[in-house]
Parts: sequence; structure tokens; C-alpha cells
Amino acid sequence: MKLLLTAALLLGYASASSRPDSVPADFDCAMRQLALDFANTKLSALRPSCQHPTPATSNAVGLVRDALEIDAYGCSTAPPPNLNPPSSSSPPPQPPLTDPSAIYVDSYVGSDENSGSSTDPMLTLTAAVQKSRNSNSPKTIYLRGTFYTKQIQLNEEDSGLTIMTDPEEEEFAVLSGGVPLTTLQWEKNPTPNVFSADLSSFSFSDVPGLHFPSLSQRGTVARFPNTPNPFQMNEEFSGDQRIAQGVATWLPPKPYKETDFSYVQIPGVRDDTPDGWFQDYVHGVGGSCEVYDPPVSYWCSNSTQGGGAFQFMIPSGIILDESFLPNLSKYTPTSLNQAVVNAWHPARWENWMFEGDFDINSKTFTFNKGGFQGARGEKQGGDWFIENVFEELDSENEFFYNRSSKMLFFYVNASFASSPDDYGVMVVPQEEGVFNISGASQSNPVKDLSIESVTITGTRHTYLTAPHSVPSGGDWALERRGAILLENTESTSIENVKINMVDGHGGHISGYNRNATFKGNHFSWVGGSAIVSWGRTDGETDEEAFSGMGGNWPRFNLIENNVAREVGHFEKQNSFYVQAKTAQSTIRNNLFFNGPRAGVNYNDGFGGGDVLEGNLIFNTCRESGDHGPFNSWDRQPFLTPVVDEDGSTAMEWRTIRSNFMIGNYQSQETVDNDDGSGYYLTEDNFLVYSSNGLKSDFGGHDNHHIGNIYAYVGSGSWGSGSCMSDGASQLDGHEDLYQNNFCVLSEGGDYGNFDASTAYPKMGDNDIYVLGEDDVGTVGLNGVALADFQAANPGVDDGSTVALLDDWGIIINKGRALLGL
Ligand SMILES: *[C@@H]1O[C@H](CO)[C@@H](O)[C@H](O)[C@H]1NC(C)=O
Ligand SMILES: *[C@@H]1O[C@H](CO)[C@@H](O)[C@H](O)[C@H]1NC(C)=O
Ligand SMILES: *[C@@H]1O[C@H](CO)[C@@H](O)[C@H](O)[C@H]1NC(C)=O
Ligand SMILES: *[C@@H]1O[C@H](CO)[C@@H](O)[C@H](O)[C@H]1NC(C)=O
Ligand SMILES: *[C@@H]1O[C@H](CO)[C@@H](O)[C@H](O)[C@H]1NC(C)=O
Ligand SMILES: CC(=O)N[C@H]1CO[C@H](CO)[C@@H](O)[C@@H]1O
Repeated sequence: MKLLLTAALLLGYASASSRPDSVPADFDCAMRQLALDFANTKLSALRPSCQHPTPATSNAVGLVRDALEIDAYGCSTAPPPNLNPPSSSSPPPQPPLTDPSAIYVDSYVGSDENSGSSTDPMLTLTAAVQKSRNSNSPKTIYLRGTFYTKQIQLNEEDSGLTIMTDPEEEEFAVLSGGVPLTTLQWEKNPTPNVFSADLSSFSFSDVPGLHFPSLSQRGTVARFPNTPNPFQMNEEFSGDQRIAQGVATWLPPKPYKETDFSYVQIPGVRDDTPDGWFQDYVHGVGGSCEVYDPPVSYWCSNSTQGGGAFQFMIPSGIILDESFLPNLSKYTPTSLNQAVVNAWHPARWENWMFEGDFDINSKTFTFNKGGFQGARGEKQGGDWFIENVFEELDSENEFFYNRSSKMLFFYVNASFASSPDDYGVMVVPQEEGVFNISGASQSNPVKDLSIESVTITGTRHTYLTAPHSVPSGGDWALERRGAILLENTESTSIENVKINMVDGHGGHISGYNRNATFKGNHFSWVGGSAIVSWGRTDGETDEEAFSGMGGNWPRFNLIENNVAREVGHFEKQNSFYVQAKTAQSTIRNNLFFNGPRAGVNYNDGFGGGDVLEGNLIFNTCRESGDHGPFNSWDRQPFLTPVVDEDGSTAMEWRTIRSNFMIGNYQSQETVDNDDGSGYYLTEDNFLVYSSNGLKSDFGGHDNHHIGNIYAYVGSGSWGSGSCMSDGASQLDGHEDLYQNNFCVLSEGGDYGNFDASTAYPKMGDNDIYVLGEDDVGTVGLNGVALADFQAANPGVDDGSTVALLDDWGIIINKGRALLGL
């Protein structure tokens, strides 16, 4: 297994694209059409139950078609359909007449002195919320217009409240956490295309981003190398400009002594992983983990295990040189006062942002903050760029804000703008969130609150400013922030909301939550993840960190019918949905596409009982690899009441069912069950491309794949793989299972690999198809042709067959039937 991974690391990333070279173009086209049909069935079911007539996802069919590249690949002779078709055969719900009990808020004509009736609306949502708290009538607030607002705090007093756009309005009301730069006086600078403006009349102290809402674009912080992509987001692995990993000298990690760390180890609480993998609860406190708040992580313990495991460390600085930083001679001693070095982890497992101190004589930039945006460490950075440097302001749409002089500099795109005014009103994202919905406590939560049919935008990035910590034993580090933050809530729902151009996370379900619902929302251009769900255990740095018995975590999340796309713009270790210390969630019928890393991530095995079903997930791992549309880890056991209300470290089985996943770009697997993952039932999915089918490694177990279709396994950028890639040794009673699957192998070789040193994984009745006539007689298990293997090992893989695929149409037909299309 290790050999396989090392080889893949060297080979990986080379030829990745949205369509593997080796697959028949006609199959690829038919598969994309099928994905579009699948998306259509999900969208037509997507009738928001709320009262507003406009679905947040109304243009999604065209977006899915575009992301599937049906026209770009010439897959359709039919002209692209109307991109805004009526979204459903059922008539849209009728807006109600004016609601006399509602409080109306209007950003254009309102006043907080007004009564709040439809004809006498209030001006601010904050004042309307206050008014609704003091009234006994049913609580509804109707919004009209565009609101630039401070974060809106809602609490248990707002239980039962609904906030939504006035149903009589066509357009959603906009709630922005940004500050519009109205009445700016731009001056032309001597440098061509550069303009500057004095922002000292604004109360903010930084310009962490710059949005151009009328162009639906973001500006780029002045950087080197420049990015050709105004969104600073890659569609291809190498599409962004970066300085190669090897050319700079990275300063080594700070030395730590063992006494700088303390460890918590609760031994032997789990007995289901073979070879002693992940049996103990462990974490370390202090030392290199001081970058986190709280300073604790599995990766700071003295006994980390799994792929590439060692104690967390990060480089402490970088020595700059003109050979790779051509403008360095223009830098002054203060040039890098606001600079950020943005570096990938060398294996692209996360990206780090660092601030630092610059010594111009030694050209050394010593990091003093950052490196906490992921949980995995290294001695040096990977490929990187430097940003927020005035001397690098030399490219279209770049900006630089000097915090001490309060001057904003902007480089216009002269092909369409003669001055920055041509960009429309620019907005500076300022607030970390638009809604903070937080009850007083677990026993005094917010209940039945609902946000519907609004647009949320303009929140700032929090990748350097907010404390990060490591949520559990996966590879992630996160900040408890989001455009919509929920904590201590019950039955709170976010429905039919557009979450667009938010620079941090979209939704964040943090700590105690029951039955939080995100339904029919449309997330796009998100700096972090679309939705994060992250619970709390009963302690943080002590032994109580092992226990979830206090119930302070999300349970019964319902994430349904959402569209999430273009996520992880800034922090790359981000997904459409990630959960840690969360159990029994349902992620159903969503359309997820265009992301830098895994599509959906389960960071641990806390409690379990989650269902991932009916989703379309594709174009993931566009900027990274070693994952795919789905990824999981389970390196830390936790005590929870899910399986046994008196407490158990066992986990309820998780189900991954009836999904359509395309493992294109750098996907290693479509369903990547990584280190220690167990109790996964993956059934009846249509899984296309990538290098392997089932994956189980580093203590993986109880991983069951049944009734799936895998199309062209081994076609991925990680090289030829197998239908069942099982590097984990098997423990009696906890074997992996591969049964009744239909798998098309791109290349000959093994259809299954496994470690048979202790026990065999369970197998049988698999229909394996190969592309070469010669492969029929040779493809098998662990290097032995299937017929020979079956003869020598009766009962191990009975009923499985290898045959020649003479028509790829059978894959499409089977897929159509499996997905009920
Ligand atoms: C880690 O440290 C703890 C506490 O000092 C100790 O009990 C444990 O044996 C150590 N584990 C390893 C694997 O060294
Ligand atoms: C900000 O402007 C001042 C005055 O022009 C200059 O001395 C300083 O170097 C600038 N800071 C940065 C970080 O560029
Ligand atoms: C500059 O404007 C032109 C014309 O609108 C456009 O084609 C180009 O992509 C823009 N460049 C950037 C970096 O946005
Ligand atoms: C959200 O609100 C709660 C309750 O007022 C507060 O404790 C918490 O710090 C807030 N979180 C953020 C990120 O603003
Ligand atoms: C929360 O969800 C669970 C599981 O679906 C369900 O049994 C329970 O009734 C729900 N509770 C509420 C208050 O909706
Ligand atoms: C602002 C500035 O001088 N930028 C220069 C940085 O280096 C590149 C590569 O030599 C030049 O093209 C830029 O003009």
C-alpha cells in the first residue's frame, strides 16, 4: 500500500483533466448527459416549501450543464436549452397577500421610527428583530432591498421567527456583510492603469477583499506571481501561477522539546481495527500546536498513525531571492509589513497562509502567524505565492490597501475600464458572518427559527484572523465562523437562500444543534466550505475531549436539495460539506461541483449513522489529489450515546447510497475511505472514473461495497488501480466486503488487491469487465487470474466473473436503471 501511494504521489497530478485520456469520448459524453438527466430530476423535485416564488437554484440546470462541459466537449448536437427553464411542472406557490402580522423592513424607504407595517416599513433588520422580540404575534420579518449590515445576532428570544424576502418582491433581498465604497474619489497614479483612493473616511481598518457585485467578481490582492484567473481559483491543477516548491529556502520548524507537549492517551478503547490501528484515543497539547486555539491536535500526540504520519510541524520562514522574486530589489524594509505567504502543503493536503517579519538585509521573512489552516505538517512549504505587497501591484484587477496610510490602490483592466468607477460600486467584505444564530446554552436553545429566500454575501475571509483548531483526527483545521453560524439551536432551517461571494465558510453548524436544516440553497464562490458541521466534546485539552456524552454536537442535520459550487476559493482544504464530531446527518439530493479538494468529508467516525444519498458530485480535487468526491478518516475514537445511550466508542453504520459521482481531475477514488475508516455501506452508486473502486487502508475495516457500478476504474490520474484496493489487513468479524458489483477496469491487472495475511475480505458475485480480449484470462486477485484464484480458494470470491466489455452502452444502461432514470 505504501508503495502504491508513493508511486501515485510521483505520478499523480500529471495528466489530470475533467475527462481521462483513456476513456472513449462517446462514453464520456453519454455519461455526462446521464449526469445532467440525474441533476434535472433532483432540480425538478426542488420546490422550496417556503412562500417566496423564486427558487434560489433557478439557473442551476444551465450551471450543471456548463460544469459538465456538455457543449465544450461537443457532447450534444442539440442547442443548449434555455438556461432559465421553468424549474418545475408544478405551479409555483402563490405569494400570500400582505401579512398584517409581519414586520416589514425596507432598505430604501424605511425608518426605524416607523411601525413596520407594509406601508410604513422599518429600516434595519436589527431594529425589526428587537421589535419582534417585544411582540406576541406570530413572528415574521419581510425584507425589501439591499442591506449592508453588521453581523445580526439572533438568540433564544427569536425562537419561531422567520426572516425572508417580502413575497411580493421579485428579487431576493440582499444581506451583505460588506461596506460599499460609495463616493470614492479615484486619482490616476503615475503608473499606467493604477488608481488610488483615500479611504480614511471609512471606519474599517483593513480591506481584506474587494468585491465587484455588478460584475460578480472579486479583485485579487497584489501578488507575485500574478494569477491569470481573476477568481484566483483553478480549474486545473497548474492553472494558477505559483513559485515552485524547491526554489526557495524554507526555514526549518521551530525546535520543540518533548516537555513542550503534554499528551492525553486513553488506551485500548476500540478493538475493531486490525494491527492495533487507532485503538487509543490520543491527542497532544502545546508545542507546535500552539498555533491553534485551543492548542490541541491528534497530530501533536506522540503516537500518530496512518498515511504519512508524524508529529505536526510547520516551516518557520522563507528566504527570498531575486532569482524567483524579480521585484525583490524594489522592496523596502516595510514592504512586507502586510504580506502573506500562501503556500500549499508539499503534498497539496491544505494551503497555509503566513504573516511575518521581513529583514531586508538577510532577505528573510520569518513567519509570526499562520500555518494553522490545516492539521498536517511538513518541514517546508509546497508551491507558493506572496501577496499583499504594494510592489507587486502590476496586474489587472489587483488591489493593495495600505493600512497605515489608508490608501487603496487598484490596477484597472484597461480592456474594459478607463477608471475603477467602471467596475460599479465596489464592496469591502468586513463582517465575519451575516447571521450568528446562537442560543444561550444547550438547555436554552434557539428553536424553530427560519431564514428563507434572501441573498447572503460580502463576508470577509477568516483564514488568518480567526482562531483555528483541529476538529478531530482528520486532516482538517477550521475556524468556527460562517456567513450563517448556528450554535445551540433546534429545528432551525435555512431554506431557499443564495449564499454568494462569501469569503469564509457559508453555513456553519457549530456545537449543540438538533435537526438543523439547509434545504434548497444555492452556494457559490465561497472562500471556505459551503457547509461545515462541527461539534464539541465535553472538554478540549483534557481527557473529556474524548467524550461526546454531553451531547454538545450537531445531530440530525438535514442537508437537502442544495446546489453548492465554486467552493474553497481561499482555503483549499474545504468541501461542499464537511462534518466533524457530528452524527446522524442526512445529506440528500444535492448537486455539488467545482471544488479544490474532496467534495464531502467526514473528518472522523464520531457516532455515525449518517446517510449520503442521491447526490451528484463531480469536478472535485481540481487543485489537489488523494481524495475524490467523498473522503473520510477515522483516527480517533470517541465516546458517544449514538449506539448505546450509556456510551460507546462504537459507531452506527454510515450509508453512501444511490449517488452519482464522477472521480475526474485528481480523484484517487470516488469514495475514499482513508485511514481507519470503518462501518461504511456503499451501495447502489454510479461511480465513474478515478483510480480505484473500494479503498480501505491503514486500519480500515467494515467497508462494504455492494451493488455499485464503477465505470473505467484505473483511468484516473493516480494511475491504473483496481475495483477493490484493500491495503488493510482483515480482522475476523470486521472484514471488508465487495459483492455484487459491476466494475469496468480500464487496464488489465488485478481487479482486487488485498492483504490476505490474516483473513480474506469477503467477496463474491462481482461482474468484472475488461477492455482487452487478452485480459479476460489474466485479470484476477492479488496477481492470480480469477479462475485460478477461485479454484485454489473456494468460498473466497465465488460467483465473480471476468468478461470482455464489447459495448460501453451497457454501463450507461445499467447506470440509468440503477439511478431510476
Ligand atoms: C505518549 O505520552 C504518554 C504520556 O507521557 C505516555 O503515557 C505514552 O506511553 C506515550 N506514547 C508513546 C507511543 O510514546
Ligand atoms: C504604507 O505607506 C507608507 C507611506 O507611504 C509607506 O511608508 C509604507 O511602506 C506603506 N506600507 C506598505 C506595507 O506598503
Ligand atoms: C479584462 O477585460 C477583458 C474584456 O472585458 C476580459 O476579456 C479579460 O478577461 C479581463 N481580464 C481580467 C484579468 O479580468
Ligand atoms: C455568536 O454569538 C454568540 C452568542 O452571542 C457568541 O458567544 C459568539 O462569540 C458569536 N460568534 C461569532 C463568531 O461571532
Ligand atoms: C429530528 O430528527 C430526527 C431524525 O430524523 C427525528 O426523529 C426527530 O423527530 C426530529 N425532531 C424534530 C424536533 O424535528
Ligand atoms: C511592479 C513590478 O515591477 N512588477 C514586475 C515584477 O516582475 C515581473 C517579472 O519580471 C515584471 O513583469 C513586473 O513588471
